[in-house]
Amino acid sequence: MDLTPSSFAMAVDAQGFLEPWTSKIERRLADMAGMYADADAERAAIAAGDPLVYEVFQHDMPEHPGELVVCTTRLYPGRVGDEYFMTKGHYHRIRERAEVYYGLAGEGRLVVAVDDRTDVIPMRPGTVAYVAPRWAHRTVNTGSEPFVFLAVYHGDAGHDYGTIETEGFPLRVVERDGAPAVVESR
Ligand code: PAN
Ligand code: ZN
Repeated sequence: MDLTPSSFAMAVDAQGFLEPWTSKIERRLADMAGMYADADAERAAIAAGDPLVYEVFQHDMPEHPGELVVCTTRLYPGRVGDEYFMTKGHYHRIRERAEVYYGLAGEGRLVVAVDDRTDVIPMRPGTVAYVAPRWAHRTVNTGSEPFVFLAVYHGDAGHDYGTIETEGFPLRVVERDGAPAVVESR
């Protein structure tokens, strides 16, 4: 592996389009089936056209701890029942790997959890949020526009989705009387 890669520049705009990107992930509701609390609303939304929930544009790097992956997420506005559109959420496969998020557009929440601790961090354009090593993290779009942010994490961090698929997140962000509210999952 070439451990002396080239230094270079990327460009990102307020809509989160990253140039150059090397991989793109699109997640529709069916790709994250079972994650929303209202199973009937989830099934109905998938049957009614399976909306695009979010896209990630990424500049992949070698899986080496000294490298940094840069990517952007465009999380679309919407709800499943009363629960706002969100990302799947994950731990890093190597737990001791932190991450930085930078808000570019729209508004949302960064929900983090580790052991019996949780936090909900509001994000808007200009917010720099630090995800500490070991914390599971998920973002939620609480606005009416795409919630867009840039993320930077270590090349070898990897993603553990399975633990969240099995255990879920302890908190959910839902609309109550027209405003975001945080509720316990179980
Ligand atoms: C982010 C996330 C991105 C999509 O780049 O991967 O927002 O969320 P999920 O990976 O949970 O589907 C990040 O935290 N990378 O490590
Ligand atoms: Zn991450």
